[in-house]
Amino acid sequence: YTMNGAVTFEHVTFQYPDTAAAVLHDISFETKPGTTVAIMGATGAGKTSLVGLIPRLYEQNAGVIKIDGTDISTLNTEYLRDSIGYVPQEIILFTGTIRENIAWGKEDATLDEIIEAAKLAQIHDTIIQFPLGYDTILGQKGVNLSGGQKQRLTIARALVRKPCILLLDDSTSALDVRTEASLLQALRNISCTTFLITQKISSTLHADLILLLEDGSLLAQGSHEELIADCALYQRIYES
Ligand code: TTP
Ligand code: MG
Repeated sequence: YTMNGAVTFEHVTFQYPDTAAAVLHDISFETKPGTTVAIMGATGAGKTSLVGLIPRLYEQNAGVIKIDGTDISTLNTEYLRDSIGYVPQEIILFTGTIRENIAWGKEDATLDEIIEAAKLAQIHDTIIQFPLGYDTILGQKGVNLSGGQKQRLTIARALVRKPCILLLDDSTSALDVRTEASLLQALRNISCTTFLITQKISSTLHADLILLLEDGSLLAQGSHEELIADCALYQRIYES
């Protein structure tokens, strides 16, 4: 079966094996398939740790994580990681063509699939402006991309695998508001549940659900309107 991408956390607590204290405490929330979830919180709040639990990069110490109602600890990890696209906080590009960089990890991707992923990631128009297009070489002897272009290229790399769930760890920080909005709309159009770690209010405005983390706890959750009405910290972030 293919995933719909409804993710549920039920009282999830997590601690890294080598640390003394839990970095996530009693986290509960529920997403609907194909929606956008923004995760906000100060540095060290636990945002990267939270999304890492979804493809089971780590196991929680307590609580249950479900996808489409199924406890993920009962799912095959290969299947899970095939269905979940993960764009890590640290961007990794290598010397090689744009095409090779997007297909990294899915070397059998066709050019059509690569172009489709690049269009969704809002980077196709930039790529075709280079004289060599998708055969443009990146790296020291080739073209150097801007921060935002690199981010979109790594998003395209995740999308070429056609994930049902996409985890973007600060991957839109260098994008302008319009490009980011186009990206999020494109992901909605393909019904890809998107977790977007962000520090920008512009990214949370259109999210269906905002999770606000503070020191590993879920301080507040809801829509922008709900958090503006109820959450003093969110109001402060919004006004700053
Ligand atoms: P993160 O989950 O990395 O916090 P963050 O993603 O919200 O922070 P940033 O905005 O800077 O990216 O870390 C939460 C806590 O977990 C923090 O105290 C560091 C700790 N930690 C580890 O002990 N081992 C790890 O591998 C990671 C990623 C974090
Ligand atoms: Mg992080």
